[in-house]
Amino acid sequence: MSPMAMTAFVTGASTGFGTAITRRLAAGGTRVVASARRTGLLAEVAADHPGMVHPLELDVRDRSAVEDAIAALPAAFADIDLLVNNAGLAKGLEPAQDADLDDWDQMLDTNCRGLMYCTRAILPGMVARGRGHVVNVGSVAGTHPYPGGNVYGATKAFVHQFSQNLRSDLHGTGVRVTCVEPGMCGGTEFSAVRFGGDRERADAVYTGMRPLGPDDIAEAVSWASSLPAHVNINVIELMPVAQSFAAFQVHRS
Ligand code: NDP
Ligand code: 8X3
Repeated sequence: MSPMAMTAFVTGASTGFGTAITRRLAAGGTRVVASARRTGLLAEVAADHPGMVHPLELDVRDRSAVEDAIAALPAAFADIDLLVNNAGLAKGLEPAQDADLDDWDQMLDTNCRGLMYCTRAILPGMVARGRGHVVNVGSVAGTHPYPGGNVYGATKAFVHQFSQNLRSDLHGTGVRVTCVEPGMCGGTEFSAVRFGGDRERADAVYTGMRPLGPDDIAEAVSWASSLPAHVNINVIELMPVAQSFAAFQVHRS
């Protein structure tokens, strides 16, 4: 491990995009704090990258836990150059009038508040060192409305705009901000979580089409973060070729 190696902090590293991002960064020589709630899965990732991955049990919704965990990182992992705010979820696809308020709370608390807490805890160190990069994982759902997207899409619109506003606040500090906004991506737990563990319904989302995969997202994060320090990629929106836009709905009586 080089003493000049970069250090990253990845949230939601136990599955999906977060695991792929962690593995890709670690394989490329970046030390990674891999955080999530399921420590067993994090331990498996860490075991595959000896000395490069520090597993960290963390629920991003817990503000004081986020602050305490980041303040207590071991020295080799303490100076974070790259924060990847990836932890997040969609719960439910019901129309707003039928949706479960607990699901809405969980999405807001994770996708918005958790991302805020991690960013706020890690940014001062980046600013003090005059370098750093925050990569936030948004979604096409933050820009393109769809039936049942209600609060999930709204949380990702927050992620998009918060990212752009961060760029304004960080003007002149050398700290970069990128929002990565994927469309349909398989090979993760996203749809199983959305549908309350109904694997059959989750698998049906990707039947007969080729979605993006977690490695495509890891590639985008890796690319944006490996560009020269004077280059800031503001937004990356990516979709599978099999996904595109449809017309407005018109209700006729
Ligand atoms: P996964 O469900 O596979 O991964 C979600 C990750 O978030 C898990 O590692 C989970 O870990 C973690 N997580 C959830 N809640 C918390 C919490 N409270 N505290 C800490 N970690 C938490 O889905 P994806 O990899 O697909 O999703 C990753 C991100 O990408 C999400 O923000 C999602 O909204 C976004 N996205 C996904 C798309 C897709 O089609 N798959 C498309 C566009 C965006 P654990 O449960 O162990 O805590
Ligand atoms: C996940 C992509 O289209 O299922 O953010 O909302 S989508």
